[in-house]
Amino acid sequence: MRAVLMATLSRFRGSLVGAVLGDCIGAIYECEGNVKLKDVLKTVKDIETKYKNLKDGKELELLPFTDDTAMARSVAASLIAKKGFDVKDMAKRFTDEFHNEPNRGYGGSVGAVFVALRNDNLEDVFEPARKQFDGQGSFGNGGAMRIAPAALGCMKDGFEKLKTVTVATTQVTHSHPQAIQGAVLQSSAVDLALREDQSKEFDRERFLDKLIERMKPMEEEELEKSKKDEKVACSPKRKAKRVSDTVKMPYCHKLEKIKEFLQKDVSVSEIEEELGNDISALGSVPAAVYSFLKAYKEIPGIETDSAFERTIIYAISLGGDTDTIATMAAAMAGAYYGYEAIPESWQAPCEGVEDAKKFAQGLLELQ
Ligand code: AR6
Ligand code: MG
Repeated sequence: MRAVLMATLSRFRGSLVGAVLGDCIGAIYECEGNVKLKDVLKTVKDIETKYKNLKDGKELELLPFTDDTAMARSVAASLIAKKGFDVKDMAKRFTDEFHNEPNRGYGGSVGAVFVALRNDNLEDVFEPARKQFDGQGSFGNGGAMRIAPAALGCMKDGFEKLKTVTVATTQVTHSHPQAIQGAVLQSSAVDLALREDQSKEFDRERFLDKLIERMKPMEEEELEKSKKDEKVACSPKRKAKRVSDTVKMPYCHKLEKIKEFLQKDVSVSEIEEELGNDISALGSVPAAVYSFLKAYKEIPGIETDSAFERTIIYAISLGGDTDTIATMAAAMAGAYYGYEAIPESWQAPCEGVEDAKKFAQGLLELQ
């Protein structure tokens, strides 16, 4: 029994510490445009060298976490303090955290939600997010980037509970269906990675099929809704939008695409085009899933035996929203490979690692 518990703790720690590292190291390259793999390799080499030099009394340069970790910490802290899900507490923690440290690199529009939440004193916690973008809601990846702790907290409860918690946690700031679905894809990927049997060869196609199985009903439901909307409002503008909307179930489509990509060599520009690497949920969560799955095997040009390290290096090398893609991919990788797979030298400069370990322990105690 104790061995099982220790193994689970290792995977919980792996996921949360991994997420912190992906964020802190990925943030070095955020929005830099094209990222060169050789530069990322040099960055991690430098981190390792600086760690070695610690023994000579040299100081480590701190790599600060960004909004991804700031918000993930609130998710974890709320689940632990409330011994489960309490949306008002979660919203209050997000709001307080933002006002306490607004310069953590938050998305351009989400700050308005926190200002409204504070002014309205949190009566209807979902209302400010619903009003964003003329009632469309934000489709940013801000819901997905922070959700890993929910997968840990809900591990004993199963997918339906995880989905409910993920959807409501996301809706505090993001009400667009793609932001919500992206968060469900992310929490599902972490949940499935935690449960994957490490002693067997990782069947990555089966992993993707399980994700598709979870995403399909959500996307079908959304499709039905949009068909109904189309019948009600037949303005030419709406019609034009629908005709150009060629991919009807975009997350399932991208997950199928990942299966194809895992079988061949694919260029970064092809990945950018087909999966995305931007700040939208649809344009980043699939890239994170792909990075995690691809790094299970060797990657030409990344000469390390550690699949965890490959995950972070590869995710950052895709460019674009590097901290968020790397944090999401590393949350999956850490959940799969466990804490022992994460090098000490990479942990040392990253802000928030010790707290992440405590949160992992607290979330384990909820099981
Ligand atoms: N219509 C048009 N533009 C949109 C829409 C929409 N419905 N939704 C989002 N945008 P935000 P996040 C654009 O502020 O998702 C940071 O680096 C718009 O330009 O909700 O919490 C984080 O670390 C808006 O300002 O932020 C994340 O990686 C932007 O998307 C990332 O930003 C971000 O949406 C997104 O964080
Ligand atoms: Mg980010």
